[in-house]
Amino acid sequence: MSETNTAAAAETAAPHRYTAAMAADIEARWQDFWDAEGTYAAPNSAGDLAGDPAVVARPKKFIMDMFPYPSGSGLHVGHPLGYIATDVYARHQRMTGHNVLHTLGFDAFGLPAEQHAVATGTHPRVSTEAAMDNMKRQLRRLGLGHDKRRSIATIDPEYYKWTQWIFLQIFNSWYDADAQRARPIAELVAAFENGTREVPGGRDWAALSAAERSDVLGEYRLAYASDAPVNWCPGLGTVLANEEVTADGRSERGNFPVFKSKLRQWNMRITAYADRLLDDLDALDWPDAIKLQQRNWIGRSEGARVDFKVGDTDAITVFTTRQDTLFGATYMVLAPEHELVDTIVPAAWPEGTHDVWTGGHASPAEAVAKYRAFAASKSDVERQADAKEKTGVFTGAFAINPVSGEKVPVFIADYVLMGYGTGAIMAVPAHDTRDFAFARAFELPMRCVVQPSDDRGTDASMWDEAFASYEAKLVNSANGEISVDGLGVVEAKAKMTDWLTERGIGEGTVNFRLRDWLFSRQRYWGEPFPIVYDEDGVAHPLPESMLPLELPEVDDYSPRTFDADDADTSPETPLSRNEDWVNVELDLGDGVKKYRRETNTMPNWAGSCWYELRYLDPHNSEQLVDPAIEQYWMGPREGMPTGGVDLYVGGAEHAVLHLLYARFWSKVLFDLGHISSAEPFHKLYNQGMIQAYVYRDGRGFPVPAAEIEERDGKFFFEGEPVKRELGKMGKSLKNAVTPDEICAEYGADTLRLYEMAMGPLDVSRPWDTRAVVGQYRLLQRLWRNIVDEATGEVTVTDAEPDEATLRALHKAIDGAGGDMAGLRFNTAIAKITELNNHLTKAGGPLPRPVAEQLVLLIAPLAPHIAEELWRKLGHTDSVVHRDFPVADPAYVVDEAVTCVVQIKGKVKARLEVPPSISDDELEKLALADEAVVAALAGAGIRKVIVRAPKLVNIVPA
Ligand code: ANZ
Repeated sequence: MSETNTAAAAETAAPHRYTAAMAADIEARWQDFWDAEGTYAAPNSAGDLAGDPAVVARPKKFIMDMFPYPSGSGLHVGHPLGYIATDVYARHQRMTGHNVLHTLGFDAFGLPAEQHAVATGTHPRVSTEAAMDNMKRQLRRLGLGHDKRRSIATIDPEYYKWTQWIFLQIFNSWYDADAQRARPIAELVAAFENGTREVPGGRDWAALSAAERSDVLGEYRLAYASDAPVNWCPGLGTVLANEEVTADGRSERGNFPVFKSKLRQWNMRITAYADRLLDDLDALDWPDAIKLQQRNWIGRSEGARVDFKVGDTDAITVFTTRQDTLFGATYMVLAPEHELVDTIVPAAWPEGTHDVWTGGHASPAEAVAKYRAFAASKSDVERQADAKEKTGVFTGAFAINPVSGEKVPVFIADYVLMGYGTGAIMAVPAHDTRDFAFARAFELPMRCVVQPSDDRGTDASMWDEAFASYEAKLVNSANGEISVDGLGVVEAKAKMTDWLTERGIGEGTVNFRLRDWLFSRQRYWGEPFPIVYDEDGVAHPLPESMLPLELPEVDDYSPRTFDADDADTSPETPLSRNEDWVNVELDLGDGVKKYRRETNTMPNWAGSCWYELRYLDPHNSEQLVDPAIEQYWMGPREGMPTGGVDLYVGGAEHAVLHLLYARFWSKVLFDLGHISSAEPFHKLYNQGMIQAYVYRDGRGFPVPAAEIEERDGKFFFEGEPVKRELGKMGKSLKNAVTPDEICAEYGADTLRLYEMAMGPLDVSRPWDTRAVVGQYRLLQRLWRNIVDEATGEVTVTDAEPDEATLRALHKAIDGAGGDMAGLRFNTAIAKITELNNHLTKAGGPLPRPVAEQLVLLIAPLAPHIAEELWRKLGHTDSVVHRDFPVADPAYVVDEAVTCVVQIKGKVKARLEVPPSISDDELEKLALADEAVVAALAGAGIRKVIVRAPKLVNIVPA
């Protein structure tokens, strides 16, 4: 008999067995029911909140996933891992008395849809919406309990209206460093007008032209346009954020060369928030690794700026974190691009210049020009790499070390970067590894100013490497005015900073690695900027009443791309070709005038910087979010002083950018009084990845994983042996498994259980389709424990459960409940499985309360089958809002064991004790036992031998 025949036979024998077909039927019915009933709708408005005190009285839980990009290829089984996890968690939280908000939107602007549009001519909206519909269908099939009324897509004009509105808020504010917060730009203008704040350069505000005022304010605005060096990628036709450029200076997407080029671009002054972005990390419940990555990205360094005089008028300002070692600075280095280089270079090499310093060039100007060209060909990362060989060239100029008074030569070298600190350093070769290597190569003097802790002596020229310890004391560091000799590094730094500050030649400073965020993209499929330029080129914000500014229809979606290697090109945006849209006549309050629209669009990150807020109040046409609603779901409360979403789950690949940008926008909105939460996401959790086996043929090409045959541990495709490795899941590796396939074969509840049972949520795990059936069998046994497979009737009895069953039940409730609250779904499933196995083994009909608790217990994990069984058990409501079972502690403690207490080998008492009791506890119990006390009759004790939990033997004195 063939396999299908066996299955068919079994089905005739057991027409009410839980099968894939039955699962499909049950699941579709309950999904329709939930939609029709609005089962997952959380109170939606202030009115709702006020109107239902029972709901408001419950603690709230806002549970979120990182929302997906609607990819044209749909979901594979790896994508919903996090969505299922938050769904199980949200369901458990609902059943344990919380008012839960859980929904999912789409991050739908982005390059793939635009590239698809370029290739096919289909409008990106059309392909994006089709992809969203497909993904919504796939997600619905999984039975996720989302409040669908709250779903948003970043491409909806009603959504991006508010993205544009936030841009205007940021544009219209400045950072008041004294108050440590953003304030409306109008307050700055007022201060300039009434003279309470000096206009930079001491100018008269009233006398400035509109364009001049706009320039002044541009120096303060939190969103500003500047001619900044940007990463221009001719091959893509767009500029890229630093984060979008790979370590070897190519575009993350497409792998094209990227060049530094100056362009007028919008930026976000995220650097103003560097300190707060760092400090507030402490209040967040995030994985340490992610916090560390954010800290490193922000890169706070405490140090000093020190001026070194060059000639009579110029000075080179350096940033150093080791101002204590100033006496040891024997040369200086400028970044090749540093603007002082041109000023200080003399016409000819000074008398007696070392040959190794000149690089063989006839003049300093020639040497500098040649070296600059060489350095420009390398990326920052290459330049920072700790290459053994240090390159550079002497500028011909000398500076004066302000403490030693020595003339020190000034070099340019590519190990000093223009974008960090001041782009100039004082080099202390004895105590800095890179300076040491450079000094060796260029035969520069070294002076030891920190006493080595080993026996190498203080003649640095004899050393093999720099002595870089922070622990030792300063030496050789005194002149007539200051001495730091004998001080430790920390004290010496402080003393040196004070001395420099008093003399006006330096000051303590904090430097950050963080740079402002480049916010313009030369793309079509993004949010248009709500900005127009007047005929003088002055930028004006559109009034709120003109929002949303919708994307125009265009014929050509592509930015103009160029020869990927041609650095002498500049971007031409798709919107700029649309003259009708670009050139407008508007009345911005001073009569109708001609304007040109900004033709860049916002970067892909914009829409995801604030979407959590819109989930709260998605249809509010008057406000971004009603403050009362925001306060209720996200406001600060005990244990979360900065407020935020209660749980945010997503991949660790978003450790820095998305999370940092979203934190920044929250802080601006918070400062301006629009929201009460200074942080968007209170608790962050990174789920692992679902990996998959990739099979490669002899040439190394992936072959379809679904068609692999396994024989004796070897793998074959069309008869040919292939190699197996573990990799990502995806179309290109021909190993994608879709949730649709698994749902069709087993049902959504089985898929949910399998994904949750695969291992701890934060660990990556390989997908194994053959193992899915294990969870299917669990559900079949569960069904069979409650429903007669032949008749479809419920089989429960009114008999009392026995002691062993009660113990198994309450242990499972206790364990699985705690596991679900702690996101340990794999162990929760193990405990439920154990209970179910116990019940199967015990045989006979289940007592009704046991059946009911079992159903409620599994409801967060397998909601469809739970609803169906609940209904069969005679209930008319949904399990979703039922209370999760509560364990009876009496049945949770382990069963007692009997401990025998002997005195001189004779049994005097028997104690019932928990099996996990410790020796100490057991000894105390035994000695306190009445019978034992009586038997000892006051005699002293010589020795007690304890063998927990079964034996105590007392030897009296
Ligand atoms: C003198 C010195 C002596 C330094 C010493 C270090 C050790 P972090 O901690 O990463 O902030 N530096 C400053 N600006 C630089 C630039 N634009 N490119 C390359 N290097 C730069 O690093 C600060 C240190 O890095 C500074 O302190 C400076 O070298 C160098 F024993 O100054 B130090």
